[in-house]
Amino acid sequence: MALETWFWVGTVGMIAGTLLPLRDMIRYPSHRRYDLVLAGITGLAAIAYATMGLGLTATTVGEHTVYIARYVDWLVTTPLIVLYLAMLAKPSRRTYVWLLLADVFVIGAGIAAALNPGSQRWLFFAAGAVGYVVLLYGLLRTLPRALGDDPDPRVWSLFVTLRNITVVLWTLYPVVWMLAPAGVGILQTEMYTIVVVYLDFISKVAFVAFAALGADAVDRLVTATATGSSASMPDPMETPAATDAGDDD
Ligand code: RET
Repeated sequence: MALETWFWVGTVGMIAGTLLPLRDMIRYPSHRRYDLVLAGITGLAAIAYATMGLGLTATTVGEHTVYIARYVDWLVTTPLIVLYLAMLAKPSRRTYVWLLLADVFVIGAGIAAALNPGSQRWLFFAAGAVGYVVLLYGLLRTLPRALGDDPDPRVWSLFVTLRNITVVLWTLYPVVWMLAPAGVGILQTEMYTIVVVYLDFISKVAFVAFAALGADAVDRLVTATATGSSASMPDPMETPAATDAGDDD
């Protein structure tokens, strides 16, 4: 299949992924902020994929082709994924800032590495990898702590599901990048493109789909905020046992 066809497969997948948050935006007006972030993750990726499908932004670096649209997509949408995770954990403003900066730094370093044909590209790659370790620390330690000792079980389980999808899939990106033509060149452009379409699809569409399935958790979060109570306060009408009913089977 031609490279462009894979970009169109990506475009269709990302458009499909955007329908869920758009539907929820109408269904749950109180969550609009959350659904807007989700729609941005897949919606902006759909635009980037269509751009690549049209053959735009392809640049030759050394002997290989770099699609700038892919990196612009990552630069905008990976912070949206981090933002969504943070909006579930509600950390301090400072934490929002450093998490988002770490993310932008990782992708920025990746862009510098991709556009650099010389061996100094590995320095940029290494800098990005360090930034990524900082980001992982934020996702694995800082955000769970921000959720507190006694978080609402639904919010906690949604956070952990989405965070784990993110940590596992994102970690594959630097590995695949190293194998790609921009790295050591074991993967050809075609294979690299296919692998990244799959990775992007799961890390975005699966993320958005699981987030949409967790609409009840977001409901608790916005209700708790609106009433000024903590997200960890149990609903007086529900016992904790009733809260968990049906989750385990
Ligand atoms: C680069 C190279 C520099 C080192 C590291 C990288 C990590 C990239 C990641 C990308 C995630 C992209 C996603 C896209 C979704 O559609 C830039 C390859 C660490 C984590 C989630």
